[in-house]
Amino acid sequence: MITVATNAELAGRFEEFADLLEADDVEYKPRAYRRAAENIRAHPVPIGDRVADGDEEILDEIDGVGDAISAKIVEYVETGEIEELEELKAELPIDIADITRIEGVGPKTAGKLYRELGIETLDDLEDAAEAGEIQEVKGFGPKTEENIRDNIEFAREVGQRQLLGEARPLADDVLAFLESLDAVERCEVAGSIRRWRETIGDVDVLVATNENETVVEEFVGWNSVDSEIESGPAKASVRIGESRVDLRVVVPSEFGSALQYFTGSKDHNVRLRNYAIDRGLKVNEYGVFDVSDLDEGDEGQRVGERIAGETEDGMYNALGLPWIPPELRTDRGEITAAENDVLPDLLTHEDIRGDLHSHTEWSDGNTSIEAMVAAAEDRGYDYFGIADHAEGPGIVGGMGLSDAEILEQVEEIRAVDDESEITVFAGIEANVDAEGEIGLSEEVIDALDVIVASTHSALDQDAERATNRLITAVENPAIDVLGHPSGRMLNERSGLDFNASALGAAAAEHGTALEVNANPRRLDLWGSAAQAAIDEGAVIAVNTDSHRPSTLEYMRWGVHTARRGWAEPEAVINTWELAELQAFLH
Ligand code: DGT
Ligand code: CA
Ligand code: CA
Ligand code: ZN
Repeated sequence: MITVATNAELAGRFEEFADLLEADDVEYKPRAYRRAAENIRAHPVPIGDRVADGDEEILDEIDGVGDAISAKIVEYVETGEIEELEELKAELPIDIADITRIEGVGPKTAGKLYRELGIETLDDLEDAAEAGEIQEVKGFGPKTEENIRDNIEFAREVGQRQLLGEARPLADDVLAFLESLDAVERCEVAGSIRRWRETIGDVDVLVATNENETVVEEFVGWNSVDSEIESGPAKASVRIGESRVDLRVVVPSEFGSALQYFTGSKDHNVRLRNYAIDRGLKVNEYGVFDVSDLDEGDEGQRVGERIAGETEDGMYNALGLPWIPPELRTDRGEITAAENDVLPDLLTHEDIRGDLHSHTEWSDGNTSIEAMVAAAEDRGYDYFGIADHAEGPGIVGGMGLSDAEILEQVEEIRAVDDESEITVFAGIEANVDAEGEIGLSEEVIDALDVIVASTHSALDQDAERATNRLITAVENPAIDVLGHPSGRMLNERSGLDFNASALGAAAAEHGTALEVNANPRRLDLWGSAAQAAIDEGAVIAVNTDSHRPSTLEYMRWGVHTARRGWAEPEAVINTWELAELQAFLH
């Protein structure tokens, strides 16, 4: 059985290809492959499915995919391999994705380390760094070697985890499949994916049924499953694409307790269990049990009087608590808040009225101002901000806008705004330099409605410098939104370390919003940092940072990340009505 490659998988092949070519010192081609990969990844239609169905014309509409790349996509869909890539892999047997996960080690460096020291794997790299061999290679020094040693553990950990933005759509497919089965009474995702954690170890799904074996059988036999890892009467683990999916099957009367248990987090569950014990109750995956009258020696999982377990709501209620949204189940005070009935009234997707950070072909976006605004209109937004890159530190030469170009673009944005049903903000994404300054003229600042300022350089500062730098930025009255504050790229670089409480306090004092960047590779701020900032009175802007119309959908990841930060709608400026927002931006 051939399973069709997902867009993420296809993109991954071309990224690997690009990395290996670059390691081989080939010019130009890597850039083309990377561009193709990016467009494939972002494409709204499952390209592999279409090609497998014989619709190769779909390939014509993907930017950056010409005949040569199209042929490789078809080859991959048909055979599961790209021969040229396989040959290259034989020539350069480097675990390139693993090795380049180390900050500061790009494909070129990986190629050099292979040629000089025969390094193929993370283990080889670690051994060489420990033995002091790397600093002996020309062009490397003790600092690079130290950096590699410091980052290797991080690289190992992240290697195992998938992005939420890749795993969740798969989980949605799994749920849709399970819901279609007659034997399934209820199903739900559990684990980190239900908590909307930004990276996912494996996808957990839970089914309620009285026909467990039938469900397991049908699941394992689903044509999207690539391989079975293990299966038993009430559970199965399979591989689908790059994900591992764990199915657990329970009887309907235990669905609520199992869902509570398998949603985790482990820390939340431990705290909840102790909370229950203090009240003479026992919580486990089979229910809530009153064990106050138990005789000594009564042991087992289902002893005592069962007082809850069919629904998850009932589980929490049996402990005297309101239901706790999964995003909050991280043991950061949610059980105490529930006990005191002060759980936040969390932001929802429906609360969002607009998006304040997007790009167009004026910088590195793929389309026009009009097309982006039209997409925002389609989503029913009230307002929308264009914020292309200004030139400055960390921005590739020629890609960012000069002051003169910004003024020219403002005029065009005004013209589009005049024609549009929604309010279009003229914005810019300025660059926060190493000291926290942005280099825009007064004239430009006055002409713009919204200034997002982000770090794109000097991301290796220590926490103290980074905190001061970001505080300097939020103190700047010109800046409305601090964009993706840490600059992290999930699975790629850790970004700035900073004190989120101190930053939040400064942002609150100076009326600057902090961004929850909804791009699934960023999710920056993340839950704990957003929570710390909001606690200090800071407000948040949930923005997609879209570079094309289709990724306005990223708002979904941003909303759930803000929920992990305990954000209520009032704390999120892009839930506000236009007039209120304009007053804030002014
Ligand atoms: P992941 O898969 O690494 O992204 O994270 P989770 O949270 O999905 O973890 P996973 O898949 O190992 O287990 C799913 C849930 O099951 C977890 O969130 C809580 C629960 N669980 C698993 N093992 C234990 C355990 O030993 N103790 C407790 N209290 N809960 C557990
Ligand atoms: Ca999991
Ligand atoms: Ca699991
Ligand atoms: Zn941006």
